[in-house]
Amino acid sequence: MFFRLNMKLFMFFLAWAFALLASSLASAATVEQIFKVQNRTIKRLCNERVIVTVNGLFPGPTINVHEGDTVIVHVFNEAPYNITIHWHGVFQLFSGWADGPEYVTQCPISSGNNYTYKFKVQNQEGTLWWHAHASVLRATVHGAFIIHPRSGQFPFPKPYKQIPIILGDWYNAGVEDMEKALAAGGRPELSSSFTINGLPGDIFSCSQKGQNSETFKMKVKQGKTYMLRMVNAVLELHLFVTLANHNFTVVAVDATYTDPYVTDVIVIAPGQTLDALFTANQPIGSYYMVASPYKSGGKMFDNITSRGIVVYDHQYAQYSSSHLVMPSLPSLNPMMPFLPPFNDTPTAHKFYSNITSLVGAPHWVPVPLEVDEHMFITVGLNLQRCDPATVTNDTCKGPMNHTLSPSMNNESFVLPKGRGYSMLEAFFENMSGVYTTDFPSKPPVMFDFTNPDIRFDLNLIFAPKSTKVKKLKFNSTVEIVFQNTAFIHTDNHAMHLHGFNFHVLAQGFGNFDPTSDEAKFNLVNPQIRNTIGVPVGGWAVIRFQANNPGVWFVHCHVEHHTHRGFNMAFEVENGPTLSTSLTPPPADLPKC
Ligand SMILES: *[C@@H]1O[C@H](CO)[C@@H](O)[C@H](O)[C@H]1NC(C)=O
Ligand SMILES: *[C@@H]1O[C@H](CO)[C@@H](O)[C@H](O)[C@H]1NC(C)=O
Ligand SMILES: *[C@@H]1O[C@H](CO)[C@@H](O)[C@H](O)[C@H]1NC(C)=O
Ligand SMILES: *[C@@H]1O[C@H](CO)[C@@H](O)[C@H](O)[C@H]1NC(C)=O
Ligand SMILES: *[C@@H]1O[C@H](CO)[C@@H](O)[C@H](O)[C@H]1NC(C)=O
Ligand SMILES: *[C@@H]1O[C@H](CO)[C@@H](O)[C@H](O)[C@H]1NC(C)=O
Ligand SMILES: *[C@@H]1O[C@H](CO)[C@@H](O)[C@H](O)[C@H]1NC(C)=O
Ligand SMILES: *[C@@H]1O[C@H](CO)[C@@H](O)[C@H](O)[C@H]1NC(C)=O
Ligand SMILES: *[C@@H]1O[C@H](CO)[C@@H](O)[C@H](O)[C@H]1NC(C)=O
Ligand SMILES: *[C@@H]1O[C@H](CO)[C@@H](O)[C@H](O)[C@H]1NC(C)=O
Ligand SMILES: *[C@@H]1O[C@H](CO)[C@@H](O)[C@H](O)[C@H]1NC(C)=O
Ligand SMILES: [Cu+2]
Repeated sequence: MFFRLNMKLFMFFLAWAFALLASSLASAATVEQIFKVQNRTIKRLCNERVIVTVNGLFPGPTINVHEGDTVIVHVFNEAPYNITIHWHGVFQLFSGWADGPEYVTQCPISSGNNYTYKFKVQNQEGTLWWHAHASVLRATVHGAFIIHPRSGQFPFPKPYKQIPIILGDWYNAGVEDMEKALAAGGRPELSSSFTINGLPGDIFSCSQKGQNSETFKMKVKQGKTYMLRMVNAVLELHLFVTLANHNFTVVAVDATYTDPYVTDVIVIAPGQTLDALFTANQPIGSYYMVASPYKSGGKMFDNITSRGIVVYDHQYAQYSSSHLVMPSLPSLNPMMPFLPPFNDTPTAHKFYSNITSLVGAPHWVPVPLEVDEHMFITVGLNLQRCDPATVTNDTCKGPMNHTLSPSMNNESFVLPKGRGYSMLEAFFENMSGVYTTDFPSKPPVMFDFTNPDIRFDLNLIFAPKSTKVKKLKFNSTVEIVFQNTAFIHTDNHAMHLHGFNFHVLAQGFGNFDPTSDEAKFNLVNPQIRNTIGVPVGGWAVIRFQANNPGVWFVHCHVEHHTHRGFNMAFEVENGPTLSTSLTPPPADLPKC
């Protein structure tokens, strides 16, 4: 008895001493910022436009934190629209109130009001991002969210410099026009250009060579290695990224370390992030970095490219030579890289499927081997029926004179707008009438999912509207087969899970076949992500542990798809203790 007490006391002091030591080594800080959401007039491609920005910046400010830090962001909405901010990829452990999707975890911050997002960044490091999660405002309201390692060490030699590369797009049509287009059952205007850190590049008539003010430029020193912290903030498209005469080494995706992967082309889905190294090992000169679209299905797409320039600083030439020709102004004749064709699915698939996670890297987690919930979810485009008498209705101008209405397991999700509370409030208060918990774990009917003959099968194509979630026990392990369907047209859908990372066990084309495809599961070093591009006309299998109570949105990150119902949500129950339960809502949580 006496011994046990002493032992306990001893353990207590040991724990206390360790805590003291740890805090003196690297004390977790509080990073506090102010986000003023406001109108700002910006000119690109000869068009002056009022856009919504954070602190007047496009793209918005980069947030830099260290793993373990507490983040406090005071958001003041000075714009004329409802807004929320989502911290894309941040786990929000027990802090679901700060996740951000409108009507899911909070009611929006209406014009003139404010809300403070407060959360701790734990068990993850790398490049993530933040963006508006209300209407289409994320088009201009987004920025990088960088979690630096607390130890200061990467699992690779420290690069000379780290540069955020935010890939976005510029719409000559305004945000309001985009909303109207979406409300009318279509998709937003095609974007007028992609942008690299807000700049379209020099291929447009309004931003030609010479007037380089609209071109992103990066000065490098020969021999040095740079880390690009890349974010695909584009609304609709996957991108190929290439750099003339240079290879990239991918070292992380979605803020999880990967085995170093050498490639001459990066492929990045909407919503995804990626860290890539490149070494300035080429002759002094300048080289284009190009973002071009990857579009696997459908007809209309933004057939444009955007480019920035990597310029070698000739003052730092390392390789002298007697016949060295002094380079003329290097930016005058940059070299152009190759561009994969827009529909180059083999290149995209090779990249997306070859990446593996770096076993044992900081915050790496092994694949959970016991599965509690098996789900099979069809994902794709569907229709909402319009009465022939109302084809003049603006919303009936989608395919076949109906309304585009994508679905998951034939349920097309409707945000519970107008029901008075967000889903997370309903969860916390145990309140009915906001959503139901009957999201199906398998498709209601079986059919030949990827057979092109079903494209306009009117017996199958109409998906009902609902607000359904799947309820999960705390800490249960969930496996999902995402199966694309061929309705309307096949596409690569970028499925994003809030609140968790997941392991990607396998991906393939056609219909998932449990017998042969389960044999292909990588249970050793699969990539770990928060957003997966499900191969066009194919499937992907993911697994995650539901260790975070709350309501977690799952959706396609293609903007007009999520806007029209390409969503579902998980309701994860509280754990057995107070410390494994969702905290009460903050006092300033916006009301509907
Ligand atoms: C912001 O811009 C929109 C669109 O141009 C305009 O309707 C609105 O009046 C502006 N609001 C403020 C506060 O400047
Ligand atoms: C934030 O909004 C609250 C009302 O929700 C208001 O009382 C407060 O003054 C606002 N804070 C600032 C600094 O504007
Ligand atoms: C890029 O990598 C490939 C394959 O590893 C290699 O063949 C090629 O020479 C590399 N190119 C450059 C410019 O380093
Ligand atoms: C895309 O644009 C390029 C150059 O403007 C053109 O050559 C190509 O045919 C276009 N592709 C499609 C599919 O529209
Ligand atoms: C890489 O991709 C190619 C083409 O898709 C595939 O044949 C190969 O098996 C992949 N390798 C790995 C290690 O995933
Ligand atoms: C147009 O259709 C939508 C959905 O199908 C419906 O909610 C709306 O009431 C219709 N509007 C008119 C004017 O018929
Ligand atoms: C759609 O409606 C228009 C008339 O508004 C008609 O001309 C057209 O044939 C219809 N298309 C389909 C596929 O039903
Ligand atoms: C939640 O509400 C349901 C029915 O409204 C009730 O059966 C259940 O006991 C409630 N749970 C809690 C934890 O209050
Ligand atoms: C979806 O549900 C609707 C309405 O119940 C039904 O007509 C349709 O056949 C279903 N489609 C699929 C693919 O399950
Ligand atoms: C969740 O389950 C794992 C085993 O699958 C276990 O190691 C972990 O401690 C559990 N977490 C909590 C908070 O219960
Ligand atoms: C803004 O949010 C409020 C709820 O806070 C909602 O009633 C209103 O309809 C929203 N406005 C728009 C334009 O969505
Ligand atoms: Cu999609």
